[in-house]
Amino acid sequence: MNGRIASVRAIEILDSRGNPTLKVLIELHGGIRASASVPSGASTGTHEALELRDGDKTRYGGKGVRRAIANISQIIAPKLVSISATRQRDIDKLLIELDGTKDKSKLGANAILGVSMAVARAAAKSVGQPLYSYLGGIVGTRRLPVPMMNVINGGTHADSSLDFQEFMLVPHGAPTFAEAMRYGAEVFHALKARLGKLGYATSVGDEGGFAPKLRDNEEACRLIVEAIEDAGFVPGEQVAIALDPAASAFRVDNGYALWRMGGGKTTSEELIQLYSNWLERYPIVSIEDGLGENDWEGFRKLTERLGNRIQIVGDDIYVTNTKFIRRGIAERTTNAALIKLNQIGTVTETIEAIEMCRAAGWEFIISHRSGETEDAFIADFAVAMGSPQIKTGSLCRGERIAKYNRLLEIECELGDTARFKSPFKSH
Ligand code: 2PG
Ligand code: MG
Repeated sequence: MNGRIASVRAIEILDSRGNPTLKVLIELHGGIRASASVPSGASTGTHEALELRDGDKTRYGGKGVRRAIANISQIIAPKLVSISATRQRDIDKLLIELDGTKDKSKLGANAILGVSMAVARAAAKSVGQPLYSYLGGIVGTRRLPVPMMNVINGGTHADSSLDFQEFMLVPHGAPTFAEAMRYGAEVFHALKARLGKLGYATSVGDEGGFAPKLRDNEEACRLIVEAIEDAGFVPGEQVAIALDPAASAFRVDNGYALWRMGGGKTTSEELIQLYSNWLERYPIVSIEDGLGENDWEGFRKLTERLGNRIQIVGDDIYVTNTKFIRRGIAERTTNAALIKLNQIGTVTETIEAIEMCRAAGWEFIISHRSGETEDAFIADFAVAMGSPQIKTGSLCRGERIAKYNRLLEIECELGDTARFKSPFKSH
């Protein structure tokens, strides 16, 4: 009976924005206990799996997750009892069948994912392995991902003046993950000093990046390059820039509106031209959601124009769903995908999305959500998947640092066998 599920339950906890989310607690026969907490996005794609909220305005403004928790104890738990936790695929399949909807709206993707992640953790413990080596199997468990560190926050993640959501550091020229963290942290502090000197606010947004009221989006790129230099690094070679404009948020009709900057309407073509101009001026290696989730044709043109020079990433447009990634591969919509467990709702389906990217020769990036907890599941998951990159926020805020610290620990554990390799050419 050891290793078989004895009980599954969940409690309501808070995420990094002070909104409720759920933590699943699982116990195996033999006494092993494990838990997992579910993150929550703000700039969500329309086709993401559904995060079930109570809608009861008398609690947390309707954002409570008691219904999802009840689904776990009343519907999910009875079916899982006495199944071996190592049967991840079967358990995820069962969860999908129990829900029966396309978007996991019956039981809630938050309920389902919490269980799926907690099962993986419990199974890893039951076989006496760290999560990254259990999920990674024999291959793929030695590579540490290049971090993408979101040091300037805009869009729906901050009330800064920026329409673009994320301006990230990519310390890809570092020799190890630990050195990459040092590069990133030193640039982060240099950026803070520079913002302070210019009289800008140094308070931070949802992902721990600064949220200043800059003159325009481009100033963010300029300040980052200066901060990289201030910290003594070579822009492009040691530390590059990645962007996530999260353009679905400023999509209007058939165009875009950079309203925070006081700009007027722009077309897909004009945005592509803007990115292309920025590539000449700044060491940008990756652009995620440079266009909106329904602008497939715009994305295709963007990839055609810039895809041989930089990474073009789809987030909202694919929502970690093989149905959309398959189309993206066929139509050459991008050359990479962002991977978020809670967009699709089970560990198994997330792995399938990654396998599809790999088979197509695409890059993929394991990603956090803007609403996070201290759970560092994605750190282990990134190493398990041999992920070339991870996006998990800035160099402050505990819920972001928890992932980085876990990766530092894994690198130490792997010792000489750890690998850190940039997927990017230097500029
Ligand atoms: C994104 C994410 C994470 P959110 O757009 O990539 O940075 O944001 O979780 O709000 O969707
Ligand atoms: Mg995104």
